[in-house]
Amino acid sequence: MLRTAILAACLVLPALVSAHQFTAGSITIDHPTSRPTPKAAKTGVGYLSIFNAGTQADRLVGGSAEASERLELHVTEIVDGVARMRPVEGGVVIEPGATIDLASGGIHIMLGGLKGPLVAGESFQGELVFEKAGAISIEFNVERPGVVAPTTHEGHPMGESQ
Ligand SMILES: [Cu+2]
Repeated sequence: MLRTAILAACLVLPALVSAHQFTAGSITIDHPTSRPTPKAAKTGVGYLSIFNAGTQADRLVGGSAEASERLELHVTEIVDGVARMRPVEGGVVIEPGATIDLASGGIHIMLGGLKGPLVAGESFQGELVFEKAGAISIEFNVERPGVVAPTTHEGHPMGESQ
């Protein structure tokens, strides 16, 4: 029942917005974004959500991005009142029917060894690798914090685009 509801919601989304989604097998990656960086910055971030429409769990194990030398999976933890990041051990499991948000403050993507500054409005190619779904090509949009994506904009009138 729950999974049906999630699936239905997911099928409706692409009709409402210009889809920024990437699907392979049971895995759909929604709205990969990154943040603008200062000129000398060596690291960037990646935020996105992953939906597993299958009947088996899958696992995000890594990936790459054309803007950086490395793509790492990090988790932010509060240790003695201080936020620290560490690499995620063993990848990120996505249970059947589940959606996982890689976002600020939790599990997120870290781009290590940036090849140049990331500029708002630009985009770059990347790839996420899953145990079962394999490699999925994606595109990160570089957006300033606070930009509300159409897919998550609550109260957006459904008939607005017509
Ligand atoms: Cu990090």
